[in-house]
This record gives sequence, C-alpha cells and structure tokens, in this order.
Amino acid sequence: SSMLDIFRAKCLCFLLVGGRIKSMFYHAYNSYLDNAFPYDELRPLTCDGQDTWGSFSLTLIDALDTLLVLGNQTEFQRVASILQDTVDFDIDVNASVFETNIRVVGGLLSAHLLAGRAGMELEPGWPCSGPLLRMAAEAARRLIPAFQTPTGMPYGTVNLLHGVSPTETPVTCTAGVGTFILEFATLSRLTGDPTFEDVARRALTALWKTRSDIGLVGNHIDVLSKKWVAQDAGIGAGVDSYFEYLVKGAILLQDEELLNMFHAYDAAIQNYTRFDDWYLWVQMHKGTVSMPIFQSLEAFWPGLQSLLGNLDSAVRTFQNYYSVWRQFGGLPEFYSIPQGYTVDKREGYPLRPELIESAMYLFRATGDHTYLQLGLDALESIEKVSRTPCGYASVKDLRDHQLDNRMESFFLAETIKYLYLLFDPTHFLHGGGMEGDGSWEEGGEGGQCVLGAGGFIFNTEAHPLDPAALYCCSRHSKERQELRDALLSLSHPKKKAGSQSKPADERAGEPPQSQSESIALKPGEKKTLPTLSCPVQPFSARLSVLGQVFSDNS
Ligand code: DMJ
Repeated sequence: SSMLDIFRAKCLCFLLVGGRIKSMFYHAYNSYLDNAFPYDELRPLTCDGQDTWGSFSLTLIDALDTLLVLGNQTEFQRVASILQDTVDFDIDVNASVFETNIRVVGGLLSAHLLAGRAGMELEPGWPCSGPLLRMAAEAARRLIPAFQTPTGMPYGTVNLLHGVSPTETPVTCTAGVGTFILEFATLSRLTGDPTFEDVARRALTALWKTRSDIGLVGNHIDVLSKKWVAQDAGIGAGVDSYFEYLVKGAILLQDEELLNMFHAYDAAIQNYTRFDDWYLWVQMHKGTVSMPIFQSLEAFWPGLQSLLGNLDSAVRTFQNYYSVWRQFGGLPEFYSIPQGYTVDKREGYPLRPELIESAMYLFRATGDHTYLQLGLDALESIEKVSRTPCGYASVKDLRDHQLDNRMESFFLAETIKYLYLLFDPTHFLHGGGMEGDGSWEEGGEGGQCVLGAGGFIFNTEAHPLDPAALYCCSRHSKERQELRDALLSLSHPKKKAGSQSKPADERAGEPPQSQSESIALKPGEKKTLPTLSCPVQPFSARLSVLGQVFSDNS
C-alpha cells in the first residue's frame, strides 16, 4: 500500500503542487539574477544585492543544481558556463571555511556530477575530470591553509588569497571542524589527489579524541589547544552537520569507522539530551541540562535518524517539531520547551530547510501523508509571509511577521529543492531508478562509469553526491597508480617500490588483486576502452605506453 500511496501522491499532489514550487523558485531566482547578480545574495526588500559569505555569486552557485532538479537543462547549461567564465577564487576575501565548503565546493561538485544528465558537453575523462570539478578543487585548495594547525582541526575563517590571518581566532565551532568529509573525499576520489580527504579525516580524528568522558562534544573548540571553549552539547547550532557527516560519510564512503563514531555519540545523545523525544542542550562533561530549548537547525535530526532506520524515534521527534511549526507558521530559531514559546531575539525564521528535509526522508520511508501536509503548510506560509515583489524575505519575527532584508542562498539550494523532492517521490535523485532513469552511463567509447546507480547522498546544503562516481573514479585512479608503479619498476628495476609494484613473480601465491585484474583484459574479452584518464588498458596497450615513455626519456 505504501507503493500505492507514493503513486497517488505523485499523481495528485505533484501535479498540483510541483508547478507552485517551480513558480516560487523562479520568482526568487529571476529576482536574484535581475537585481542582485553578481553579488552573493539578493536583498528582497530593497531589490538589490550584497556580498555575504564571500564574493562569488553564491546564490547562483548554490542554486545551480536545483535548476536541474526542476528539469531546466538549458538554464543549468547557461549558468554553468557563466560561472566558469566569471567566478574567481583568487580574491582577497575572508571566507568561512565551513560555508565555502558546503555551499561553493558542494554546489560545484554536484553540478559537475550532474553535468552529463544536464546535457552538457563532457570532456574526455568525465566524471573524473571536468571544468566544474576543477573549480570545486580550486575553491577547496583555498581552504586548505586553514587545516594547517598543530591539531589538524581547521580555523573557521581563511583569506582566500593570503591564507589564515595571523590575528585569526583559533576558536571554531564543532560543525566547522567536522563538516568536510563528504566534499573533500569526493574531491579526492574524483581527482586522485588524496590531500583533501586526508585533511578532512585528520580533523575528524582529532575531534573524536576530544569527546568528554561521557561521550559528548561541546559547541566551540580552540583548534590550537584542543580546549572546549563552549561546553554545551546538543544536536543543533554549531554541531549539527558534524553528526550528519559521520552518518552520510559512512554511507558515501562505506566507512564503518565513521558509523561507529556516530553510534557512540548517538548513545550519549540519547542518554543525556533526549527528553520526551525532544533534544535538549547539556553540559558536555556532566550531562546536566544547560538549555531546555529546541533550535530550528535541529530539525534535520529525524531525517538523519530515518537514514539509519530509526523510524519510530524519528516520527515522534518530527511530530514535536511539526507542532512548533503549526504554532508559528514556521520554526523559530529557538523555542523554549518548558514555556512552549519563542526565545528573546531568536524569534526569526530565515527560510530554513531542515523540517522539510526531514519530511522528505520520512515520506519516502513511511508514505504517511502527514509529511505532505507539512510541505503544503510550508508552501502556504512562505508564500503568505515571506513573498515580496522581488523575492522571499527571511522572517525576522514569527510573532508579528516582520521581515529581514535577506534571502539566504540555502532557500534556493535546499528549502525549495527538498520541497520539490518531497512531492516528487520518484525523482531520479531519490535513487532506485523507478522510472528507468535512475542510472545514467557516459556515452561513447569511454562509457565506463555507471552513475546514479546507488542513489545520491545530499551534502548539508542539499547538494547531491553520487557514490557510484566516487567508486568509479577512485578505481581508475588506483589503476593509474598501478601503471605508474609498473613504469617506475621497469625504469628503475632495482629500486625498492611499494607492495603494489612488486614484480609479478613475487605476487604469485598472493590473492588476486581485483584492481589489477581489471587492468589486464583476457584475450577476446570485449570491453570498450576508456579515455586516457580512465586507463583500463589491455597489456599490449600498456606496453606501447611504456614504449612512448622510454623513447621520451631517452
Ligand atoms: C545551511 O547552510 C545548511 O543546511 C547548514 O547545515 C545549516 N544552515 C543552513 C540551513 O539552515
């Protein structure tokens, strides 16, 4: 019956609601282009633009993949080439390492991975190379100086041109340390350059070691001394996406260590912070309640729980959060649980996505129409309260519907994307290939990467990443490495090389290595040869490559 529910939902709701969500998107998007581009954000009350998180047309980068999600290939193509021509990371700007990663690196990575589906002209070697991937790597490279600390935990801010300022504060929030593995491992595995994944893992390991005796982490840490500067432990602001990335990193990278870390944290979180399916804030060493509040950022948690199969708990917590939405027509930044009301100075709703994101996962998991109802409520309130003649404005105060002159880029990247995906449960981004378009293969001779086959993992800014692409490209880069090792051992036969480059006779008796098996094709085996960046070549072809190398060197 849940299949039937999904089918009905698609037919009835999607036809009715999908168009309204698209209109919402284009009202905001066109206003940004007309009034704010090339600034980072639109100011929806004054109809102009401003730089906020850097100076890289942030809203356009963040919104790019949403264009494709809504089916607009031509605009995706146009914008992808505008960005290639106009965005420059060689700028004297102090940028948030965290925000630049999740919005810019994440946005460009997803656009790169979806470029084939968007009908872009692909360079040979895609998805293991391509202009958007190079842009993402370039942006990430500018963040790397922040990680050069004695602990490996990054500073929160970096100057994209000059690196970390000598006067920079060493205090970073927990999420600012632990929210890199998805983007950085994707970069490393697509490009073959391990640097990104290495720094992200080093930061994660360092953070893990700082947990308290009762298994909790605080809110802000000094990345030089490893001292916890803010000791509130919870699942919301300052921490949220650290937990999200342990779970999603485990899924994307098939990494049990990350999952084990999450499970250990989860045990402590459930034990010390959960009360009646709310999650409170507690002192990280003692477990005593420090703030009995719910924060709107925490609303991602039921979605994350559903990814782990903890549906009962997810459903109950979602109900709590949805009751707050119904009370105010949005989620206030802070909500006092004992008082059942907003908290002073935190009455705003900046058009955040988290509750809609959880609704999307929970509707997929349960088929329960409660989640569609939340989607309709969100659509109605945002239209009614936030719509202005040139965009949608953050709500400054949910009590009187005063507005702020800001439209954060995540409104187009996340809020609208998740809303659309909630009502389109057979969308290709949900995976599963229900309509036969769940996977997509590179065309032509080099068509070796089957994409989308394992579904997609959304980064914390709702940019989808494709595990199949990571797998495919890292396989190819391992093969490249083997080829390099083989070349080295032939040109320096006596030089001691790594185990990968042991001569063939020494390898006899060892279990066959699947990587090398895939390099050498059996005689007569039919396998189309990929491009140079995917060197799955028969042995004879490798010899000719060797020949070229030798003659070049001689
Ligand atoms: C987004 O930038 C991301 O979702 C981040 O994880 C939290 N803050 C905003 C949305 O609320």
